Amino acid sequence: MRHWIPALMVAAGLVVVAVPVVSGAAPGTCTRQLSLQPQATVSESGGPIVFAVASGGCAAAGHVRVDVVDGSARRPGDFTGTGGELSWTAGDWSDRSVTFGVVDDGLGEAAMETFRVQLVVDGPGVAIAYGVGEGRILDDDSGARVVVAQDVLVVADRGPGGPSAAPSPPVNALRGLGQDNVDPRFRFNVPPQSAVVLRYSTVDGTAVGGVDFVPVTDALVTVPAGALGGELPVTLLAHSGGARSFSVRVESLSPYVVLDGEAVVTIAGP
Ligand SMILES: [Ca+2]
Ligand SMILES: [Ca+2]
Repeated sequence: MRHWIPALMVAAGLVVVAVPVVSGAAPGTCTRQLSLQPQATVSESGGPIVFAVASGGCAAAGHVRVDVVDGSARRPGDFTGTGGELSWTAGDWSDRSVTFGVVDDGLGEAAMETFRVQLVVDGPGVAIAYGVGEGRILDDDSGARVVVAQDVLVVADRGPGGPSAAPSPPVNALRGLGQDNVDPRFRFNVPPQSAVVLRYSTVDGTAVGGVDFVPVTDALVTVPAGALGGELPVTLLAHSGGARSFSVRVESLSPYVVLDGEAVVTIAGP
């Protein structure tokens, strides 16, 4: 179970406004805050695409609509799924996920095709902290080799005990939404036939190296043969700065072409 500082996303996760913490309020007297994983990326042969939906703030009863909008990735040719509705009963702190099927069509297409997922409030008890996600499908039929970095939203893990847990968790309780940890990930469209080396660095934003995270310059990650992606390890530092963000930039990788080399890491708080 997870907990984070409620925040309002203004534009594509790049500008955020922090609002006060809602903590410890009884169900029915407060608003459940929901956050959607900002990007989910798979190779066409590596589906499905799964978006995590984190629940925090308080455990009010409520439901939320999940809207899906075709983009360059369209249904039914490229992906499947209708979104629908997610619901919680009072006292339920658990997270949810939304899954979309990916069509492995065997057709050469644009290197990356995308669609949009959005959480929409349609009843009481629920508010959206971060509500827009991008599904990204990497074509694997054209013979090109591409790599993309994936944005991460970092929320604080409430830990066992729900609303009674400490409101300021240790930094090691921070988690990247949709990830096993806070590390942003990269994805290949096709796996390497032999090990390849990737180089990456951090770039300051409203979150600053040395204050919010340990800066990284030209770190190397070796990816084994057969892997469809990996992690770009970054250590977050314990610091209360409200909502803030920085980037992890993939700077070179051969023989892969960097299609999207920037992973924006948004820290929701504290
Ligand atoms: Ca396709
Ligand atoms: Ca294809």
